[in-house]
Amino acid sequence: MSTIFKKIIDKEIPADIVYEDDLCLAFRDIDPKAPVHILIIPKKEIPSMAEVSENDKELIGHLYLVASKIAKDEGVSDSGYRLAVNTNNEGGQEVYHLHIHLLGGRQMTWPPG
Ligand code: DGP
Repeated sequence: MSTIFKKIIDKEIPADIVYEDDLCLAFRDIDPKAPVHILIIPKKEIPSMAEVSENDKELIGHLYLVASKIAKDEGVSDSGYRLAVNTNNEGGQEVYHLHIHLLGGRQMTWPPG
């Protein structure tokens, strides 16, 4: 089932897009939890990490490489940042289209809530 992120991919609703290529899209979170809060999503509709398959190996790697590049572009690579993939209910996932949260620009705490 498609989510709001599919509409962002299809440019049916606006988003503050910071990166796009054939495989993925990255845009600023609508409700930022840090000065830098960007979502990196595959264009392929994968609901969550619980649904990834062997076929998605390169795609998942690509998403993380893009996240690393965006962190540099956003100026948080040296200071540090967090990549998080909330998965299913107890993981705190709300939108069931796989996404990596890139959070930076402030001190992160551990453990996360
Ligand atoms: P998660 O809980 O991991 O599923 O996070 C979903 C994130 O998506 C949440 O931080 C808010 C963000 N979000 C939800 N709807 C929209 C939207 O329409 N636009 C943007 N830019 N972000 C959204």
